[in-house]
Amino acid sequence: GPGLATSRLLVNYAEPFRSQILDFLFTPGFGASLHILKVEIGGDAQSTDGTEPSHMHHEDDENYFRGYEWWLMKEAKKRNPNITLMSLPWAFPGWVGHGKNWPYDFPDITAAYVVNWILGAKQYHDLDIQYVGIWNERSYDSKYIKVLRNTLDKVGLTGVGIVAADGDWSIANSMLVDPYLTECVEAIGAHYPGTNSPEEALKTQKKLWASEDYSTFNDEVGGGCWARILNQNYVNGLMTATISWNLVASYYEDLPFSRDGLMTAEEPWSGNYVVESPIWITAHTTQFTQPGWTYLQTVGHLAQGGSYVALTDGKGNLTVVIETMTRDHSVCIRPPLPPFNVTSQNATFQLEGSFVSSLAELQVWRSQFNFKTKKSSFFEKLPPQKVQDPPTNNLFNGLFTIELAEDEVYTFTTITSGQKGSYPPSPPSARFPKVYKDDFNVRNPPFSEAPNFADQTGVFEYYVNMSDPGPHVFTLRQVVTERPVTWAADADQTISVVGDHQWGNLTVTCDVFMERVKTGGVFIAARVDKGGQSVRSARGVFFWVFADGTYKVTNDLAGQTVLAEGRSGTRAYGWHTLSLTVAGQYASGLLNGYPLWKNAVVLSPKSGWAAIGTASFEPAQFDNFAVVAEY
Ligand code: 147
Ligand code: CA
Repeated sequence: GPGLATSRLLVNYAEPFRSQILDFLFTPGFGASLHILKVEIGGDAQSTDGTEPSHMHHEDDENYFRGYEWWLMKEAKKRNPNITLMSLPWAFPGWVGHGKNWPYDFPDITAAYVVNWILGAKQYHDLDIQYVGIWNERSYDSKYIKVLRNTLDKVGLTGVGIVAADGDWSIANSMLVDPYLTECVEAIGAHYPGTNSPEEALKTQKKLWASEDYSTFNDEVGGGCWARILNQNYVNGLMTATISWNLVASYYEDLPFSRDGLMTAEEPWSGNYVVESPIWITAHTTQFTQPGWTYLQTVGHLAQGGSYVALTDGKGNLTVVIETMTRDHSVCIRPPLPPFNVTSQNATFQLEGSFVSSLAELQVWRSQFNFKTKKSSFFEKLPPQKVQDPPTNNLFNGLFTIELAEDEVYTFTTITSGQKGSYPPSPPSARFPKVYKDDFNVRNPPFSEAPNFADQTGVFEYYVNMSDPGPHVFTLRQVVTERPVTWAADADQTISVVGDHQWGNLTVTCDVFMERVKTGGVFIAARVDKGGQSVRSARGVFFWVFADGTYKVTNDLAGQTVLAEGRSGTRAYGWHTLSLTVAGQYASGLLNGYPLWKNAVVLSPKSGWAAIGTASFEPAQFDNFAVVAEY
């Protein structure tokens, strides 16, 4: 499953919980035992639930220690050295587009930028990236794909496969009329294909993948969606990989697409996490197959609905996965799911060829969804299934019949290493602490980002001020100075949110330092109601000061609704302390401890996150952030 700021809060879990979560995702024979990890190549821009930092904020900048994707890939590799690593950009730093919101005018620059990331992965983290994509769910450009292939080959990365084009299937048409393009593409990756692939895609004879799918709330219907598409993406569409957006729901619940991950880990402050049904549904396939296994031709739909697939390693191992998910219990976020019927049935399987003589029994794993009693059981080991029916003088005839109810998933397999991993229950869920402080005084931060700050436009990094006389050597700095080649509608201001979306009455305090003379501007905020792709229209209470000696209080991030304004005497290259108090319908602000404005009337929003940010894509620093919230 991809990153895209969706693992933001995971890194801040204390041990042993963080390792436990990683085990449920990656450790073979424990939980989801994932075969593939796909990560975002951070582009300094909004990619759904936040921004991820680029390895090249500027043309002459290279740094392969930003963000958490390197860490995540290493943790995955540690647990499963065979995991396949994939990468894809959602957005690019502004310089890649040379001032245009478009990455293809200078294909050599874009390709070099992407290839640098792959080289950096190897050089600094010993990570071999096996696949790279083009531009998530945006236009592809045949010329660029060829340049990318060429750039990879030139530096010896001939083994890195290109996945294209992470959107609809239309690239198949281009490939059918362009043999060189076909040569450059290793797999066609389609998003949310609804288990189907078109004729043209099959004609290319390339690997077909659902390179992004799922994105469904991870309750049991989500688990049902996942069970159905994991099987039927192959049965109907001959797709041999299905990648979940997202890996683990580790972002604030009030951001877009909350809990659309295989499990939930969105409370590093409490340690609480929840292993949801998609983890165990994944295990039905992943614990009993490996990349390199092939599907047998005997796959299909069952007479009374549901589907089955059979896979082999070609060395005598066999895994059969059966699902009988009913329509209403397996709806995914998209595309719309047409009606179909599934009813209970007996299904008889006849093993053939070498499997008949060599197999006496198969291991059996079962999940039963129960939407009435809510007493579902997931990934339960049953007694082995004899593959002779009826028994005939100890001669195995490869025949077995099973009773299938609605909403079940079965695995029949020769693999004996299956295991339902477990840890003691995680700590109880809790709200974000009401009193929260960060002085950013970390000499060697394990991550470039400060805990719990979730950047929604721009990138905020730990920073060391060598020349500071003392109190502000270690700060947090916004570093994106040019609008990126965006994927979403990033705001025109930068903003990082933190805390509890239910905070209504609170005081936010922060030291701020502008680095743009005359034009600079920074803010602190409370009750920020929106992030992610909707960040442009975020409302809240925003207290701004500017380097031209003025201040403003606005009801929105865009700064359109002004609640108060006047002179502040603030300037660049000096520290100022801002304090914002919101209580009921009133807000007030202090500058350096003295009242600057008061009784601004705030009718809505009633609650939201705290935040810091800048008035434009400009460098600025923040220090000694503190929140005291009443509720
Ligand atoms: C996908 C994106 O690639 C992901 O980053 C994430 O935003 C995900 C959330 O579901 O969705 O983008 C899509 C957005 C809308 C559609 C398809 C994909 N759509 O409406 O068909
Ligand atoms: Ca500090």
